[in-house]
Amino acid sequence: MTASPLPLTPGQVAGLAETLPLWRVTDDGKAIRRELRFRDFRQAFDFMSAIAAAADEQDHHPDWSNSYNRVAIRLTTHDAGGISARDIRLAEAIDAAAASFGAKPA
Ligand code: H2B
Repeated sequence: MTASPLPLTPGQVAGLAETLPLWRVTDDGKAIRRELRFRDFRQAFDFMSAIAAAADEQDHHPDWSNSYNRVAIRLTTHDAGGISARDIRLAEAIDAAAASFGAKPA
């Protein structure tokens, strides 16, 4: 059992604009989100499968939805009640996978 993660400080949340420029902080400040578009459904689903494996390895899981070739991802840390370092780590893995899948902004 790992300790509960701490939520980022407001200053750290503000800094996300530079460290994760492709993500937006949600209006309530408790999550980050990114929307992606792929060539087709198969590409979107293969991307999601890759992220599912990374998420299980990290024991940290996205809240997300898929519609045909689009994937909307929201990352928050339920155990922290907000954004934590775990979200940043998963977002970095998502950014790397999105680049290798040739994802575009939705
Ligand atoms: N995913 C997310 N997004 N937030 C969490 O707080 C979280 C998780 N907690 N995946 C993990 C699993 C926790 O429930 C297990 C027991 O480590």
